[in-house]
Formats: sequence, structure tokens, C-alpha cells
Amino acid sequence: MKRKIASILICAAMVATMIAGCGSKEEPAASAPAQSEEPAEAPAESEAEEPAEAPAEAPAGDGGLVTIGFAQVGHESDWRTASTKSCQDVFSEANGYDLQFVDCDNDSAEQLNAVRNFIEQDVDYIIIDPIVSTGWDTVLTECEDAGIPVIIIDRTIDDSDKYVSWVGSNFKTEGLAAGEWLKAYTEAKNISEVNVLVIEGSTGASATIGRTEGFKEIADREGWTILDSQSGDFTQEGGQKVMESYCKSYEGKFNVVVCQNDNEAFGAMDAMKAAGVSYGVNGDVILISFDACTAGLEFVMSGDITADFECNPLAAPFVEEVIKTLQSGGTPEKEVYMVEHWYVNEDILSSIEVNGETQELTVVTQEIIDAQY
Ligand code: GZL
Repeated sequence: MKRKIASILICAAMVATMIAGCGSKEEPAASAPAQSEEPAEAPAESEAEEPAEAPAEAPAGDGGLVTIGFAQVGHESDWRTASTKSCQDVFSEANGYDLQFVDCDNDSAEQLNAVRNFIEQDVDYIIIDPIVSTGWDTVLTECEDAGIPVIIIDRTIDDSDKYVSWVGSNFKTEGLAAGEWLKAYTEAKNISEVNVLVIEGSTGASATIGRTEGFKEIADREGWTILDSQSGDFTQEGGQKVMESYCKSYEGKFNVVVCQNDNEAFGAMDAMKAAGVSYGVNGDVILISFDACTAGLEFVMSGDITADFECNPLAAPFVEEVIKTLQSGGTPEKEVYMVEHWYVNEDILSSIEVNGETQELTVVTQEIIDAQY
């Protein structure tokens, strides 16, 4: 019976979402980010069936707890730790949830296996932060057939829309912002030649794809040289290894390093220090990072990291809103964007233009660091 109720609920939610989305621009949610977001692509036009009557109550687990299966990417970074804590804090037993958490250790096969186990356990909801953006349609169809609503957080899935909502960031916008900031910064500093080394995130992750695409769009427009772009897998060890290799291969040839998360930047700093390469506000190399975790912002305030483009990991409260909307028979937003800021050390620039929108730059203070994730 529970599965049948949930199936009706999902169909109603998905059909109603398609009706809402077809031919109209999806507006970012009330928690729309400080940075403008390209409106989400409206779902493809399709024949929408009459929505089934949604039942008053969505299913709850045994003893009234709502059971949630959460397949998390892994434990590779400070960002990930904060993301996991956000979910564990919100989906606690005290709040009425039974959270079945699986750390998939950056292993895509393990993540698909975890989702199938959640189906076997017949959880009420499944949350996925997809390690990679493809290979999902089969297992999401199995979730749909089982009548279990799926919510995607953080990274995106590119080969299926069989989920109720996605809560995360626009990674391409983050990459564009980093490029537009570098353009404005190098102009302000009268730096005419820009030779960039990129340490990418995990291969196949939508965060890597988006940040790479966005930054490269500006680099190509400005005629910068990207000397190399290799994956550091979003880890400090990976960032150090790649930067050690770069310091040997490109000695004296680069003046910008872009790390696609803070932990890679921590490793890159260790490698540059060991190689005698100066970086940061008073160094020879401009160091750009993403995530803006607490430790990352401490390095921005010290001047070691020149700019840090935030990616907000605290999605769980917005995921709970989606679940509560489903519980009450409503139709949640298909896409919910997180609020994010662009952090810098110096106040020589107050804003940048990204996608034709003026976006503020924030000089890091101790107060900001104390409040960060
Ligand atoms: C981005 C997230 C990335 C972070 C990394 O939303 O998926 O994965 O930027 C994390 O720190 O490892």
C-alpha cells in the first residue's frame, strides 16, 4: 500500500512539475543565490496527463519516523564533511527521521549499489549526491517503479530527470565568476600576460565540468594560455601531487593557478612552497580556489589564496522543505539554487560582471570566517 501511495504522489509531483515547467522559465527558489542564476532549462514540452489525486498523507517509516536513504559522494574534502553534517543534523531522529547514510568513497559502482539497497529497504525517500553526472537513468527508473521519490543534492545528473528536485549550485557560473574576477584583477594590477595551470576536481563530476567550462570560456575570450589542466580529485593529496609535477614541468612559465576546491589549493600551496614558488597577494602566482570553506577563507584573509569562489554545502534544510512539500501533497520546485558569495583578500574591486549581471565581491573578515561552514 505504501508504495502505491508514494507512486501516486511521485506521478502527481512530476506531472505537476512538468506542467509548471513547460514553456516557462524556472525561477530560482526563494533562497535564490546572491549571484544571479541562469534560469533552469524548462523541461521538454510533453503531453501532461491529468494529475492523479495526491493522498493527504505521504508515507512515514515504522514508529512514525520518515526513513531516508542518503548516498553521499565520499569524504574527500572539507566541503564534503560540511555537506554530510548538514544532512545528519537536519535528518536526525529527534527531527523525526531515520537516516540511512552511505559514504560511497568516490566509487560510482558503490553508489549505484547503495541506491539499490535503499530500494530493497523500501525507504520513504532517497537523497543522492551523484559522484558522476551520467549512468543514472536505469537506477532512477527502478526508484520510480518502487514508488520512492528521489532528491538530488549538489552535483547534477545529466542523463535522467527521474527525480523530484535538485538542490545545489550553478558550477558554470562559479567558473565564469572566477574568470571574470581574474580579468578585472589582472587589469587592475596591470598584468598583461596570463598563463594558467588548472587543478581540476574529480573527473566526470558536474562540479568539475561546470567550473572548467565556465573558466575556459573567459580564458578563451581573453586570449589567456591554459598551460595544463589535470585532475587533483578534489583532495589535498591530489592537489599537491599535480602541483609538484607542474612546478617541474612549467617552472617559471605560469603566473596563475586555479584549484577547483580548497583542499586541492592546500596541497598546491605545500608543493609551491617546497619548490620555492611564491603565491597569493604578495607572490608571483595568483591562486584561485573554489568552495570557500572555513580553512580556505583563513588563507584568503592571510593573502595566500587570492580569491575563493564559494560553493554552499548546506543544502539539507532546503531538501527538508522539498520533503515537507511532498508530505503535504504539494509540488516542490524542480531546481533550488544555493546562496553563494565570491571572496577576496583585497578591496581593489567591489564587483564583477558575470553573464551581464553585477555580482558583489566580499573582502574576508574574521566575522565571516567565524560564521562559515
Ligand atoms: C561541489 C562539490 C565538490 C566540492 C568539493 O558542489 O561537489 O565536491 O567543490 C567536493 O570540495 O569534493
